[in-house]
Amino acid sequence: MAELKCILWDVDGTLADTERDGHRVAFNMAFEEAGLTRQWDVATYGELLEVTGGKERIQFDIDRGGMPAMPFEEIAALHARKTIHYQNLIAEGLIPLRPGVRRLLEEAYLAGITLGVSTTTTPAALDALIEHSLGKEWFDRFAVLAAGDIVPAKKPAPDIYNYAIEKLGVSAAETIALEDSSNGWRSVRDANMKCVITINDYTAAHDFSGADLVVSELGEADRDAINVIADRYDLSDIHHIELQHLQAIMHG
Ligand code: XBP
Ligand code: MG
Repeated sequence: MAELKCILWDVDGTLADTERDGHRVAFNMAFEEAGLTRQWDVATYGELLEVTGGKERIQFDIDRGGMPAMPFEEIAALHARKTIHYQNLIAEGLIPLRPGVRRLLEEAYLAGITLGVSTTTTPAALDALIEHSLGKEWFDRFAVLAAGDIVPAKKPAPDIYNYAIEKLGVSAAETIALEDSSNGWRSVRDANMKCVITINDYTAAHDFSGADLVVSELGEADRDAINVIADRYDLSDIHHIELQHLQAIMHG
């Protein structure tokens, strides 16, 4: 029976609902600034979320005829501008953490659990969210920030999770990951870690078959009880997720 030693956090959709009002808006600002007529509406962006990574997402939209072809250098430059717009949006403080995120992070930190981030997003975008939504002290409290192009294959490949535990010197068996999407879940599954999913509007219909726990959110004591969508450990009557629930999942 493994003890819980490490919690790895996905970022977009898990720490905060950054996609619709953050990343999507920033892409559109960069497109307009570059003189492109393409704008990704909310529904279109939902389709494009199947592709992880901003540069990869632009390339995918080009390949399916949504945008004019351009060399990779131009995609990278467009994406760099998008990242700046995203940083500015996040700096406005308009995107809060999801319910229960700060509470569970603090509980786990105080309990001495190793904390890390495993995300597809660009390091500069992650840094902005930590600075403006979480607080600068979390730059030190996270023992690893695994992000973006640091691994060649993004989610759903398991590489970013494997990278994080290798850096931390912990095993997959003593690690639990928090995710929000099917691409994230597949990445965790193939890294052989336990996984809790907090769904959101973009991911509610995703396939999370095999995940340890699928819930509406982490929840808070003073909010309505969370909705438990799938649960392998008979935790169905939980009101909100605490560290003890993650430990119970670990013990199987
Ligand atoms: C979600 C993603 C990212 C962001 C945009 O990452 O798919 O591609 O939408 O990121 P995760 P960049 O859920 O793993 O945090 O534009 O910075 O690449
Ligand atoms: Mg995510």
